[in-house]
Amino acid sequence: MRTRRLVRSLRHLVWAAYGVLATLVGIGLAHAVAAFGDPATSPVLAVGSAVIDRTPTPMKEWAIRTFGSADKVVLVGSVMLGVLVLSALAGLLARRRPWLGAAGLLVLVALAAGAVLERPEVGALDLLPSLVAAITGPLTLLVLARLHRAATNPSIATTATAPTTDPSATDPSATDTSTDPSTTDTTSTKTPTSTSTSTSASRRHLLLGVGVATALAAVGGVTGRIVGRLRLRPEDVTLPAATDRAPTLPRGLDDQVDGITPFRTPNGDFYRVDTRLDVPILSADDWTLRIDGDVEREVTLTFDDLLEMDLVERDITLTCVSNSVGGPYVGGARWLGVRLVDVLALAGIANTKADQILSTDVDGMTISTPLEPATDGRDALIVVGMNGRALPREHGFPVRMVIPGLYGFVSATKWLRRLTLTTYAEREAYWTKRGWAKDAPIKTSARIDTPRALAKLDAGDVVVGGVAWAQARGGVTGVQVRIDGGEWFAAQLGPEANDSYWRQWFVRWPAEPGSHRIAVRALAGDGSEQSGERAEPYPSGSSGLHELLVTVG
Ligand SMILES: Nc1nc2c(c(=O)[nH]1)N[C@H]1C(S)=C(S)[C@@H](COP(=O)(O)O)O[C@H]1N2
Ligand SMILES: [Mo]
Repeated sequence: MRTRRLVRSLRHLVWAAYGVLATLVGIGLAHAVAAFGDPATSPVLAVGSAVIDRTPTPMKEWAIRTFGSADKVVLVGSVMLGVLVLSALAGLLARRRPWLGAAGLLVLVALAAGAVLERPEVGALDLLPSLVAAITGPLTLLVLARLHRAATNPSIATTATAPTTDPSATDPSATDTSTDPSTTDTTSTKTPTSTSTSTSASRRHLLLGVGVATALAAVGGVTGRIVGRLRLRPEDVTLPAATDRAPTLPRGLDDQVDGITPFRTPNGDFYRVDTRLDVPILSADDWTLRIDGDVEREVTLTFDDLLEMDLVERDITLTCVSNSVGGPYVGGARWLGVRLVDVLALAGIANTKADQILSTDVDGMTISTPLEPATDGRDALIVVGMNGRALPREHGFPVRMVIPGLYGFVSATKWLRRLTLTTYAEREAYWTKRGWAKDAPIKTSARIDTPRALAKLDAGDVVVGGVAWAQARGGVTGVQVRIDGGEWFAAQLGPEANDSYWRQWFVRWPAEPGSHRIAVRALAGDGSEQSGERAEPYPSGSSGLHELLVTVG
């Protein structure tokens, strides 16, 4: 009979749900425990990070292109989905053999623990969240299985055997058709009344069990979040004023050109690119920076040591190598920090044979910076402040690096913990291992912010505007616009802050009806011009002209 089959598969679904619920309890409680120590030891985050590390570069590129900054959400979502599907299978196993189901969940936790152990510098305590998951997940499944059996199989509640004509009754676990909470009570009339009271008590126990488990999972997850937020507050940090201040930022074209990128990017709007799933929760109090490797003496600095050094303030435009032509991964901010050369001088690098500075973040993630450009006199900074405040956690609190003219992946280490003077022959950083360029100067680029691609415009004067950058190449000294592949003509430039900062530009274009192509290019102060040659971000940054189509009606 079809309905019977349907009822049967519904019954299976309940067991699958037990598996999922058990896993959520384990994950939720583990997440909460992890939040008190190192949040990255949470099994979900550890597995997510391990998956990110193993994702081939082209696929990562594709994810960033397709999902933008939501790439992590999509990734964690897929990992979670996979885990929940496996948990559902464990739940189904538990229908006949609860222990087997519990063992299935244990295998999942073991995998997560493996991912935690893969992290650099692991301590025994890092396994605590996994241990919590290993105990609470399988235990929840066993308890739910027991309660389910008691609630659906009266013979467990009393010794009486329910008379039944159901042919599947030879299978002991199949007798649960009658009172399974997910199905209608079709055969209970056949159950002797003597057992029905204890059955309904057991049913209540089952419901209670499910309720408690759901609450545990939810409370665990929420606690994790709340504890994480309370532990560290960058807003509690007061930064001293710079001894070497940046000149007042000139008024940009923000008010003059509708839709143009603001001259300074507010912290909340600043692009974020990193390999992290979560934001590391660091405290400035116990933060230290170690400078080691091929130096005269190893040095360890505290946050206060850093603040006591000469602080400089600079407007610098940061750019991500993953930014495609016309893309959003670029931002301009006012950074406060100590000169990298001053910090290196404390350790002594006059006689070093190093050709790279290998920086390590709180999790052991590494970024390598070629020593030469980092120490050639440009404003390479160990940064503590962004736009007048402590660094936001997303952008590296308490300390990060920023170096003008080099893409972020070879210069802008967030959550910085260590600088090691070494050679490329000896050590390879995260992205170097993945084939990205070692020396990666930012390519001169111009972007059209307004009008948007495929916009429908009224004929007449149209303002075309955007930003251009040419860090460490003398800054932007000219921007040119071309309509329908015609002659290049000069755009009007916004003010210049310094040659490490981007510049806004605009032109007034007398637009005639029809569809038109607008292209832009930038000229740099060192006499070079933007390359029109198309290149993808991998391995050393995109190039090519930003050109878009609009319709004038
Ligand atoms: N620790 C750490 N630092 C990092 C990264 C990272 O993944 N981990 N990503 C780098 C990259 S690729 C860029 S472009 C910049 C981006 O900095 P933002 O997120 O503050 O804009 O940070 C760099 N610093
Ligand atoms: Mo980047």
